[in-house]
Amino acid sequence: MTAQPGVNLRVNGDRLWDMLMDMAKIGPGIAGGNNRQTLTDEDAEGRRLFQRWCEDGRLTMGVDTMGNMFMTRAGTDPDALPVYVGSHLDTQPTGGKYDGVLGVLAGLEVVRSMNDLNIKTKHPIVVTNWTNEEGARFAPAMLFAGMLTQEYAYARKDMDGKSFGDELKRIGWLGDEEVGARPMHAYFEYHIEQGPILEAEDRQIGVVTHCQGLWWLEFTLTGREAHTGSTPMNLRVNAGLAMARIMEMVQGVAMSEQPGAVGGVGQVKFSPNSRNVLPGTVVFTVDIRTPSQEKLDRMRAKIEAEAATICETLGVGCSVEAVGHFDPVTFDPKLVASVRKAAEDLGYSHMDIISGAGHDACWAAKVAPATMIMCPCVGGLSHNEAEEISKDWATAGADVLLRAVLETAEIVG
Ligand code: HGY
Ligand code: MN
Ligand code: MN
Repeated sequence: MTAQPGVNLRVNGDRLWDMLMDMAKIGPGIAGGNNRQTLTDEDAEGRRLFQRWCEDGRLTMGVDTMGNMFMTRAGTDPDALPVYVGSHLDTQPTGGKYDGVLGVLAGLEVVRSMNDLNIKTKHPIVVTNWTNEEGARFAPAMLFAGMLTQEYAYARKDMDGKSFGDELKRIGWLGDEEVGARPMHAYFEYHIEQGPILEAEDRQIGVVTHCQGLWWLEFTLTGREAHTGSTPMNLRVNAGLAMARIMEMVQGVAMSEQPGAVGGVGQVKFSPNSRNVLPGTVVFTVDIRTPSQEKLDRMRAKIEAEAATICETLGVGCSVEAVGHFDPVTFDPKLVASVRKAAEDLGYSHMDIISGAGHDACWAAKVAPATMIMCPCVGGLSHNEAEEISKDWATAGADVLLRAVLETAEIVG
């Protein structure tokens, strides 16, 4: 059976859902979600399952020196650049079953549906799993992109002092391809919204036009370790107090830049982290984001200046390193239009949306035309084991992905 564009172009939603549930069994969390952090044994197991499914679908694998996986379905024109479609299989420590995973497995489902429908395309299709999208274990997030030196990336350490490079070798996923050596015709990423808008507006599809920019500012505050009982208040050099005041200040800066700005802290490390010792060192990362370049730069400047003043007042040492950044992203208008048209042709409700979370597509957009598709998630919840979507939502977005990818890859015959 050959496909007639627009007639029977839909994925097999049951097969996609079964793949999601099978992948979710690898690196289970403790509350129904997943803990499949990058470069762990669980990540390696998930990669092997993905590889097996792809090879069953007659895809050929390439892996680069950051462990990024590229699963290729040949096109009819060997000189045509591939259309890439993917996301990430790594999860947060208390992550959900769908963040990233949906985009990788829906990309595979697109290819499996093309196989079922005996569709040929001019451009090859490459389904991709990007390493370390989350940045939970090794900062920064989305380390795959080749935007940093490999030496820097390999030297990044997790909280237990293990390095990215050693862990990549240990799990057996150090490839031989050069990072960033694959030119792309286009890049699509399908992802859960991770926010409340689509569900609240009762829309099945998010047509993602932009992604907000972000800074991750890692502060290292230096106080003086001292007894929490016998040290008088006026003799304390309290790095913990300085951190608390900085966190409060970050909240104020983000609120002063409404609408459309966020700021907060997700990770803190006290040393020696003993309940009756004032911390000698406090390390924490401030995460600020907004779609406005002007606001993003202003927020960073304000936070760094006010943090220095807070620390000076308390006699606490203060250093800051930007460990993650990308400017606000505008996705490719032509690809955005193909997503919107696919949703319309399929009769799915849709709306334009700006991505609140960062994605691999934000880096791909620097080197190729890129865009995203989103589906709702229950209560807008993500980066939480209770993250949930419906099979219908998952399938609708994958149908849109199939049509947008085929329009871009050009059906032949
Ligand atoms: O931080 C992010 O937005 C992404 O989930 N890594
Ligand atoms: Mn993600
Ligand atoms: Mn995430």
